[in-house]
Amino acid sequence: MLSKYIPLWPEQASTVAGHMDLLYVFLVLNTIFFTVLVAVMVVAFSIKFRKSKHPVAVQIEGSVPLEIFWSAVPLGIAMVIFVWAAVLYFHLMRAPRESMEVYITGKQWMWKMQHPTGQREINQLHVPVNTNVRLTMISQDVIHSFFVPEFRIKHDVLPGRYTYAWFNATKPGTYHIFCTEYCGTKHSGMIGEVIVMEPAAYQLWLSGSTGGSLAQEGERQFASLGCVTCHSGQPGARGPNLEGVFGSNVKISDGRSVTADENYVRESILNPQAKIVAGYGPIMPTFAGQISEETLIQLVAFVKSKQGTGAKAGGQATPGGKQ
Ligand SMILES: [Cu+2]
Repeated sequence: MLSKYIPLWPEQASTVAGHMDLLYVFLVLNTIFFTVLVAVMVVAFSIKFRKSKHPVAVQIEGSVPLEIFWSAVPLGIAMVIFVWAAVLYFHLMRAPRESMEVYITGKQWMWKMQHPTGQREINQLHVPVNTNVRLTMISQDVIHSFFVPEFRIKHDVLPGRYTYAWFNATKPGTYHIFCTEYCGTKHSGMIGEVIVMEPAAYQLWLSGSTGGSLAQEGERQFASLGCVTCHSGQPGARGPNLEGVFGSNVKISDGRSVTADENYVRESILNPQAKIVAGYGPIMPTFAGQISEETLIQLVAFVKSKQGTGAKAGGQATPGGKQ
């Protein structure tokens, strides 16, 4: 709304955009206020205390009330900025529990999107309006960064580790995706668009695709890579049963316990010796270099689909949070 009158900002098209802009305006107004205040005082005091009127300087030995005043006021303002920004940051970092999932792989120089329902896109992301969308992102080469100005979200996309972002688009339309981490020759061409659709149009788009879901694709990979031989779920199997693992606490052989989230599953596939489940031997071979990030996402989605009720990693939601 603000950008309609002051065209300094891109359109506000997500639930957090207004909050981000308000904080930004507060910072800018603060800066303007103090810049003007100091400038005016420099000029005014130069005139008021000019040498022709005050040939002999008067020594001032300090003032405790004044010092307290100019320490406490900036501290107060800084704390307001800190608390406000921290609340907003936590809101941005934690996706609501009820979120639609999308997996994004960044590579030189494109964005590959995978939907749990099986659709795949390149440099395009179709989502329904007024829906929480949680992005699980990874790079298959260098560091990229996923940025949609109209949504006011930006997050680094790293090789070797999943990172997350989320948004809730408030207006149907097409919004620009930028890569905002210089990633090589065609960095500036690493762009795309988020297409926000009305629910009916989105359903139509969904129904236009064929093939199985992401988890089904993962299950196919699980069988063809031979994982199922050891992770059969049968008593006495050589690998742990994956049923209900996702989102749970896993006891590992060195006595620690870890939460089985996306990054844990990915690590266990690529570097199985890193965290061996207690009671099992270090017999699993690594799959590093053999399967792509997209296949890894499918396998993660498959393991995730076998989770028990309730637990859902990354869903440390902020119900009723700052909206
Ligand atoms: Cu990039």
